[in-house]
Amino acid sequence: MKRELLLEAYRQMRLIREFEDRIHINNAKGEVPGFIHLSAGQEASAVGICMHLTDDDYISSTHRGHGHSLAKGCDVIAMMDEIYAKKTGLCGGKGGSMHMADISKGMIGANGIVGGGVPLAAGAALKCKVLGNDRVSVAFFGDGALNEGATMETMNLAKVLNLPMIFAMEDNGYGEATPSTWAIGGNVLERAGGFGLSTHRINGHDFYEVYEAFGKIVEEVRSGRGPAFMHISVYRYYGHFEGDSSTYRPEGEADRIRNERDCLMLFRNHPVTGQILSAGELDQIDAEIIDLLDKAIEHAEGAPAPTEADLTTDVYVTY
Ligand SMILES: Cc1ncc(C[n+]2csc(CCOP(=O)(O)OP(=O)(O)O)c2C)c(N)n1
Ligand SMILES: [Mg+2]
Repeated sequence: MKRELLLEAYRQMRLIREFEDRIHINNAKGEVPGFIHLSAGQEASAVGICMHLTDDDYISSTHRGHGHSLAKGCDVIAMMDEIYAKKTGLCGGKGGSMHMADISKGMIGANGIVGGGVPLAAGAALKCKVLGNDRVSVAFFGDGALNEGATMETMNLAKVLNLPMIFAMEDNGYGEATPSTWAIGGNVLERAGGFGLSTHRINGHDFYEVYEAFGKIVEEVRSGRGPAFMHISVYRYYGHFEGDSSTYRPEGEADRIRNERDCLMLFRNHPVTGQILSAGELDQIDAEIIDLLDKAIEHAEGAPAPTEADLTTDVYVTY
């Protein structure tokens, strides 16, 4: 990886972390409307994948979609405005945290329906196939969503139609309060393999591992070799939703994983990073991101709310 790419990877991961941390703090102060799910801890998965995608490739996301949206290039200020339910938000302030979308960036939607984004991504993949281009579609979904019928139906359909699609399952250990080790019957990769997908197990704490593995996978999928499935191990630092007391997690688990496997820490300490980038350069990025988030929060706080007349716009879309 070139220096510029490494700096960009760190910048993206750091941006997502700061974005999530700020929302966590401001939500606790009662300043953030709506229902919030944060993905802090899972950054390397979103960034390691999206760095291989262009605006013409598609992703669908989940209720925990801030990181995916930022990694796919959605505007930071507009996203914060959206979360604050402002007219200047990415979706006019009508979607909020769980319904972030920007078609111009190939981000076809976060989704409050668990598993709902998976068939959506298959539709986008079908478009790529029909048009005969080399674009791909990635469905990000969780360990809980793996057990949804829609997800399994889509795995079958993706194989039957030979879609240019990647199933990126982010196993963060829990679906709400239920451990994924309890809820998933059998072996995940064998299940996906049974549908005929190529299968890959990936340590999602390690940016380099995600980036390298997905680079090979996406090349195969672009060349028409059919759909792929990734089981990506990650961990969410905050609760399932903001306000969750996380009593279902063993005490100290989140702190332990943060200390041992944090993706930003691993990136900074990696021998490759150490050889190519200096700590000072990364500190400089940290400072820039803090400034950017100061601006985003200030903008969101000062932005106007949607008006009554806005209620009747965006109801129907003409395709
Ligand atoms: C179809 C459906 N069933 C149940 C819910 C309630 N629900 C919201 S998030 C969630 C857990 C999802 O777990 P996972 O897919 O692992 O994603 P994570 O929250 O861990 O990112 C559930 C059950 C829902 N939103 N939609
Ligand atoms: Mg989960």
